[in-house]
Amino acid sequence: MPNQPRTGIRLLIAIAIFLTPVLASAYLAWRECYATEKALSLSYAQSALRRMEETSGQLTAGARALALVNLSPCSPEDIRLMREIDLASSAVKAVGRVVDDTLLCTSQGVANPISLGRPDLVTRQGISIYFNKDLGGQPPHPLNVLAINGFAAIIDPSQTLDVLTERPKVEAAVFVPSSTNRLRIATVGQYFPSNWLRPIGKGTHTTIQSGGYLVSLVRSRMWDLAVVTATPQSYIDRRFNRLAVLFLPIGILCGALFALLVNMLYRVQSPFPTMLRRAIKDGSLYVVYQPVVELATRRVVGAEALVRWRSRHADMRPDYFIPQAERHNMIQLITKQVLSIVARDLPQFLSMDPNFFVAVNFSAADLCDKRTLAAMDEFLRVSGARPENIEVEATERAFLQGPETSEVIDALRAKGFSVAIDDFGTGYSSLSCLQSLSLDTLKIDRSFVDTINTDGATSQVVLHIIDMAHSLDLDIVAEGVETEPQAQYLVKRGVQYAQGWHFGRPMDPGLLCEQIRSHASAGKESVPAQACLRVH
Ligand code: G
Ligand code: G
Ligand code: MN
Repeated sequence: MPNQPRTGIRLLIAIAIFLTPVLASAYLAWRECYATEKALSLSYAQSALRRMEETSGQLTAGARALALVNLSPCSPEDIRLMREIDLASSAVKAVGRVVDDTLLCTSQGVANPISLGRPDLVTRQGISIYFNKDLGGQPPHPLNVLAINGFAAIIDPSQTLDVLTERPKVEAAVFVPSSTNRLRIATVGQYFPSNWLRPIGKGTHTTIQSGGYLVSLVRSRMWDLAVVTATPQSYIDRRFNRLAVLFLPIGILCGALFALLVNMLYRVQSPFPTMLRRAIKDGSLYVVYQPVVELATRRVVGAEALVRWRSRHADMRPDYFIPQAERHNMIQLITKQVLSIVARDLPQFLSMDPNFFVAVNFSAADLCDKRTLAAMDEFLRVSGARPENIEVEATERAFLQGPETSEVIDALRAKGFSVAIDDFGTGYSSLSCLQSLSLDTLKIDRSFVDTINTDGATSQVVLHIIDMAHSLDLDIVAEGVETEPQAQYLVKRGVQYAQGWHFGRPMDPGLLCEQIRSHASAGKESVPAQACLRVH
């Protein structure tokens, strides 16, 4: 079964075509989410850094302002000035005086001096940093003290990174890049591997993926500060899931439409052999019958089987598909199909008229192939017909193929089938060639019948053809008879049979059966009681 793998491959292709937009939309959605989270992660790091830079700026500006006036530390004037500095410094909790690692007073007033111990870190700019100091606030809260030239800024590490409070799972740290162990000024989050604190260039930023996190680093250009934020993968996933609800149905819709479109294109544009095989398989080929009448009595004595191809929109012309099938060496498939349809239709014609015949068009390929003989035996077996009930029609061209053709034609005639030359006069054989052919019937092409009773230059040719056929003792069928004068002319010249619109157009088998029946009942024959079957 050559169709099986083809169907499998088509299914695979259809699935691939369907999945492509679905996966592409999923991929685009995921990239969109990744880019958004990356931008967010970086912007959080940048705003935290900006806040730290502000604090450092305010610290050094405050220290400079105090140094200029040279007041005695913790004097009322000194404290008043510090309060002004404090009010102007948005990022600090308070400012104060630190001498010899001891906080002497703050902008909020003089209290007991608080020993800060050794600074945890001294930055490149000379800022001493004391981490997590309890400065007696209520409730107790660890604060960081940044001091330079006796002036200190007190900051709340938990507020340094409060830009992140709306994203609770994001981890972050502010750290001092120059310090040997990259000391953190503030940290948010439990999981915080030290390899996130990477050295990067001053004033630069970067984002990396590490341990299921999207890690963004920014380092200050001016200050010895850097901020790292780490967004867990789950944030990207959550965003993706939200977006997928929107993206995926569109992707699935596009995929389905796309697959449908490609399938339609494939059906419209698939190669001829594929189309023909499919047409045979799904029963798109059918047969109509054009009556052949006996001119003297106008009785329907036979019919020519003409194949038709019912396509989705309109019938396809045999003038197109017969030559195509011949070119693709597939015409024998059509003949086989026509024979099997005729074998199905013929019994009911024969039940009305046992001497009825059906003419079937054979092509050159059929007549070169000895298997045609076996096919005809099979035809007789299936249909229960006699060889006289079938006429084999072939064009001049098919007759002149070579010795194999003659062998098959002779064998067919020996079996009792009659053989007709079709479209006679349109081919390249001369009239004299006719006598060398093994034949029973000659079908005069309708182009000659058209010239009957006209003054056309070829109007005499039909007479020569008729004379020639008579002298060779051939039966004659005139094709394309459209008018009564043509019929009269032909009957006068001794033409026995005719076919054409004047007697009947190609028709369904049911209708043909009715015609045979009505002719039979008009004669003496006993007509079976059963009605004709409507096949189509
Ligand atoms: O009636 P219609 O227009 O279909 O005929 C067009 C042409 O197709 C004719 O030349 C006729 O001989 C050819 N044709 C019709 N049916 C068959 C067939 O079953 N086999 C072959 N080989 N030719 C056919
Ligand atoms: O097999 P053949 O080439 O003879 O095919 C007959 C063709 O002629 C078919 O296409 C059929 O529909 C067409 N035909 C049959 N009778 C007439 C007729 O009276 N006039 C015209 N113009 N065409 C006809
Ligand atoms: Mn024909």
